[in-house]
Amino acid sequence: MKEIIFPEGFIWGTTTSSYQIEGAWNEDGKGESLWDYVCHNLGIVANGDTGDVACDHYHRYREDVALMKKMGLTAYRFSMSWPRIFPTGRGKINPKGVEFYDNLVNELIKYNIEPVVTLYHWDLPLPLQNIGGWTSREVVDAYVEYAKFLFDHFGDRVKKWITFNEPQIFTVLYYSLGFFEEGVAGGFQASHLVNVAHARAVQAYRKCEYSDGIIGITLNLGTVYPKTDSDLDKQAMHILDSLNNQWYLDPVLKGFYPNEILTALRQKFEISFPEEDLSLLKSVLPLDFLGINNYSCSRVGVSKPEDLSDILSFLESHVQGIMAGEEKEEGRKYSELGWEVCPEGFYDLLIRIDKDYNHVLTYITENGIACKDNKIEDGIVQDEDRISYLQRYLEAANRAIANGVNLRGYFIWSFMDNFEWHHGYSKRFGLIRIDFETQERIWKKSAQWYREVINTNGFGMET
Ligand code: GCO
Repeated sequence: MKEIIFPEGFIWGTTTSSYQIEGAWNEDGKGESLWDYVCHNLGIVANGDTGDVACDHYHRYREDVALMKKMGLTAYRFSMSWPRIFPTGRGKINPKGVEFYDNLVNELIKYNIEPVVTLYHWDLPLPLQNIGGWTSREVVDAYVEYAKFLFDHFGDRVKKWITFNEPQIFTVLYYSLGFFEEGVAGGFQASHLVNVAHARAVQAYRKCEYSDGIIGITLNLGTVYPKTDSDLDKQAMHILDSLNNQWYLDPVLKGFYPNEILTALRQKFEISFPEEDLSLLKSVLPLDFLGINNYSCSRVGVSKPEDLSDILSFLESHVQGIMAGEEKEEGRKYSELGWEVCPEGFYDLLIRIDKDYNHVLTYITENGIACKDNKIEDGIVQDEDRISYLQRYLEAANRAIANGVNLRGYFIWSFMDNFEWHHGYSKRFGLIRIDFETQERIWKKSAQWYREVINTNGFGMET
């Protein structure tokens, strides 16, 4: 048995997001969001599921916070729903929406659970999508107004802020998948405007009355490995790494974009990255912290040099491969979503970020696994596979810390089962099981295990 012990003061949390848990999609003056629209109109979600009710957290937040307390969480990361606060995206505030988040924040604080707030976890107010979404600078302005309101109103109690969750997904990925007509060029342009919005929000936070907290951004990141040792596969690895990781890390931590991708974009599209925007990105450095979401790693290979001659087509075919379900390799383990269990990739990622980005302060803002969760004994879900995953990832994080990585906290995705985007309710990530018929909350073995981890600041692991 190996004892894995974390540094004193390490933060132990869980994460959720507004659309995935709140429900109450049209109650108390909330406006429509992009995801309300997607679920109700696009027909792309498994079983026709929607977030209309989700975990009904909007009405059950007290019960949920009480469970968090029982679990011993020292922090809870959640997102605020922009259209609950500004129903049309800007202008008139919805007091009922503000009251909900006041109550939630106060309830957390009452139990000594630190609220960590994400400003944007993909539920854009629909009227803002209709004027161009993240390809429009008007939307950036609206976001900054929304951000300022949150800082002024909640800043006395919220001391950790995350401007955006996983920009890659709602920009380049959504656009490559054809969610919006602008296509992949629109996706890259949007990713830049999101960085501009992020930088302006950081500026606003530092000027607000309660600027004694910290502000960062959460990126989805993952180590890319070449499928074989061939030069071609290594080249593919390098390109995919720039597209998936560096394109998002560099602008928010260094204030510029990787050149090779900029050049490829400019050869193909009219796309603009004005100098003044780049100065703005630089002006907010160093960023207070980086939030890392990591679940898996990728393995990439191509069969002929031409497959790499156009890196944007390469990206599109890679995205399609992911959506079709990547091929599984003999001898590796995969989650219910088909994602490889890859703790070494997690370790390599943490070391690499620390080295390439100046020992930046990091939090793991999401890590977890979708499991079948179909064995219930004595009223407890027997999810040993989740515990084993979490142990292996936490062991990797612990080793990274021992090797000098500036990692100070860990948040499991997710506190409870919830609406898993286009998989609807068919995939379960929670530590707490939700019976979506009755809204009953049921403990999983992993939740009991996590409570022990928090209690002892570590765990024992079979070697
Ligand atoms: C994410 C998403 C979460 C997902 C989770 C599992 O940030 O990727 O924010 O909303 O539900 O990652 O796929």
